[in-house]
Amino acid sequence: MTHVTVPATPWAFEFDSDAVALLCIDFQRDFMEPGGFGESLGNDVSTLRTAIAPTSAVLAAFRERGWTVIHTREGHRADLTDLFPAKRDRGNPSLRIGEEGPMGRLLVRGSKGHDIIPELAPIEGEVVLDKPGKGSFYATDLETILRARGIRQLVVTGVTTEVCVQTTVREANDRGFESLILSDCTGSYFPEFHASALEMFSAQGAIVGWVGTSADLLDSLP
Ligand code: C5J
Repeated sequence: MTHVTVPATPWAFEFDSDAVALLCIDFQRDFMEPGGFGESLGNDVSTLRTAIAPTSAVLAAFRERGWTVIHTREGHRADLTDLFPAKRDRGNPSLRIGEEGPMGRLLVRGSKGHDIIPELAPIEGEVVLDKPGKGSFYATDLETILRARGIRQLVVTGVTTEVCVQTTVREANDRGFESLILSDCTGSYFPEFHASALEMFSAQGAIVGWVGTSADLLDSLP
């Protein structure tokens, strides 16, 4: 077991290696690549790509040490029985969830768009968690998996900062988990939302969590 202290805002984030998990949230083609769900909503998906290289470095560091890695994917059953009309009908997208796009059916499990991008693809032994909502705890067994492994702290990467990352870290916080959100390993289609979500996490004495960088984390590792 290794004890690690990472410089962070509002103060250092400390964790034990046997009680920490790296969470990689929704690095899916549907959010990160042209032709997916993110683009169907009118977003420039290239804005998220800055998170790939730093996340890849953190992922490699966790893998080298044999520490827990968990990937999540937002998506739905092929028959869409787990898709609320309230989610399906929201906005004015060019294509809706479940409709056929250039990468298969949008946000449907098993389609190419639902896959995690090759740069950050899971490897054997890593948990891959499918979720129908924005939060990673809602309607999933994430809490059970974390508690079964004795995990108390999360290093959080993923997209998008103010949607699935924010929902997940708030859910984690209310369940007693502590999160270090890596600013350069998260991303948004809206730079201002990215910045303000990060500020909200660490404000008021880490009311939701801690914010740090991949460089500070990697420099802190033995
Ligand atoms: C969105 C997500 N933005 N993974 N999902 O709809 O943040």
